[in-house]
Amino acid sequence: MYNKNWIFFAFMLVAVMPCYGELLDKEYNLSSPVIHGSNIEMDGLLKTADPGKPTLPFKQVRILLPSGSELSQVNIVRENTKPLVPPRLLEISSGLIGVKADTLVAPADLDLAVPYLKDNVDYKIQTYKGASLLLINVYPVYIDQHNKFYFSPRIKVVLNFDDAKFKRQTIYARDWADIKDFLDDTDAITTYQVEKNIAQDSYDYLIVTTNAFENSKSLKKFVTFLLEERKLKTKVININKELPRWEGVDNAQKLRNLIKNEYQKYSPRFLLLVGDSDGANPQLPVRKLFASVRGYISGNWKIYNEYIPSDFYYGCLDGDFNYDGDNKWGEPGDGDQGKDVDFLCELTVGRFPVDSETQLDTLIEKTKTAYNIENREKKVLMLGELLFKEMDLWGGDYMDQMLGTVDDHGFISRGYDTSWDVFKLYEKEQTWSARDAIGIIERENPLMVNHLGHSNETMNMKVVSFNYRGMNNKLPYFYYSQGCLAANFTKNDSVIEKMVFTKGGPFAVVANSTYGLGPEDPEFGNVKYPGTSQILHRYFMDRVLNTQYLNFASAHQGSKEDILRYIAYQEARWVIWGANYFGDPAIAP
Ligand SMILES: [Ca+2]
Ligand SMILES: [Ca+2]
Ligand SMILES: [Ca+2]
Ligand SMILES: [Ca+2]
Repeated sequence: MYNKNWIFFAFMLVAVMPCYGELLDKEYNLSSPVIHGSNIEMDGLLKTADPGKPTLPFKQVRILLPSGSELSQVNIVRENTKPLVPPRLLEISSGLIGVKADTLVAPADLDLAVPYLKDNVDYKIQTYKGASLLLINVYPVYIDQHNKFYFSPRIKVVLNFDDAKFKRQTIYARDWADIKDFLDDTDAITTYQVEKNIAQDSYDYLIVTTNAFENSKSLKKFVTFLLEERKLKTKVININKELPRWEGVDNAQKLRNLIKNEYQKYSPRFLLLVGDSDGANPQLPVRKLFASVRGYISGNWKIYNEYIPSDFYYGCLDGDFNYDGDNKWGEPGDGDQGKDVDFLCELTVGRFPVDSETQLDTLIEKTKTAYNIENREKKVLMLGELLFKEMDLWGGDYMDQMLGTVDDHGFISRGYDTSWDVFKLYEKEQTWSARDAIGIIERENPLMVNHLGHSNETMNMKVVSFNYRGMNNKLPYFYYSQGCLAANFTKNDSVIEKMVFTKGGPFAVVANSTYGLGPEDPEFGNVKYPGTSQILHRYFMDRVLNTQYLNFASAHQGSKEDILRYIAYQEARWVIWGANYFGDPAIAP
């Protein structure tokens, strides 16, 4: 029977994707591994971190998928595979956060029931600002079940598509730079419709708030400021009025649907949540995302299952976040049709975690001064505390990784260079108090403060929240803390919320709403796992001081795109949920 639809379809395929058809074949040539002590290393490749398994090199390849394509099969083909002589002793991983001193094992003593990394096809499909992307891990070195090692110098990723699902996707030319930045392979761009013009009624900056602030004078002033000083067109939505119209199993899902609709119609780039999410009945709904890791607390290792307050949910707008409908949002199978959830955010998100007009006004005034940052003196305060005495672990050693160029864990980060004045308070060198830290901040007015030390909801930077009334620094700073729980905004109020909405202190912050994953490593510089929060922090510093200079919120978002390389490990999921940004997401020089 003559099928008109089918003919049309075949034509579209030929017209739009002549060079792809149903098969896409990507070839990777890899330089030989080098034995370095008890490690097998390859230039520019990361190391696997499966607990109890040898650490082997891997690369996450990021490929633009043809427009509207649906993958039906993914194969990895090894070519020219040859035996590899392993080191006499091999380093065994203790996970992405160190569990104990990494052990060394002779290859013959490895206990592998099945080949390790030989046949793995580990991939995720993601959608980013309208483009479909494939993230796939390539493992050039594997071990068979007889503990023999092999290296494949050429690896092919072969993709099969279901051509019956083909449809044309549109992306904005404006977004292509971000999408391209993320990818290794952009050949399929020719299959997309790249739209130069954004709709006339579009705007830049969505503010979501409540009855409490919709008509606030401060917020109105801020909207004018954004337009006049930054040429950012803003829209304010009051959820008390708008949310009831939206569908969703709870208010957080209703809010995400509302935001998604705004994004699809008006293409904003920034989202600011104005309002706090305290307690059981928050002004602004909050999504808690689930993750589970093994962590070290009070001398013991145990499994932590956490429901982590995360504004990430409102920025990543593709697909489902709880496919199985249980009470755990953000599990690996919680995206559409049981795939993983969206990790590539369409919107750059910030929050003003405020309860009152006074708090809002204070934070807005600090924000305005932050728009003059290119004229600030380049000063940074580094704060490091004793982490674990029994492990001889010091925060300062890790903060030093934010200085200069550091090559560690398969990536090179460029931290503060010599044009910065660096002030340090390291407990390894001297005991220090909150008063000492605040003293330096008030005297020197640093632009940046970086911190690693023990924290909780009421204590961070050794500042205790019940007697904290603000700081007297003339110029506010940007603050990054890896400490535990200090930015749990579901509390009324966490210590870092207080720092943000009282006078002085920071104008914006990245900090954790849950436990930070610390460097529970016995010998710094000698073992392999510095803590996942440290990895995220290094990625952030590399961006915020280089490619996204002083674009704090987008560098924060970018650091989460970087750490996606480790998404096979629960720890990466945890820190992506847990690190939240308080402040205006559009602050830039
Ligand atoms: Ca997305
Ligand atoms: Ca779930
Ligand atoms: Ca709060
Ligand atoms: Ca509050």
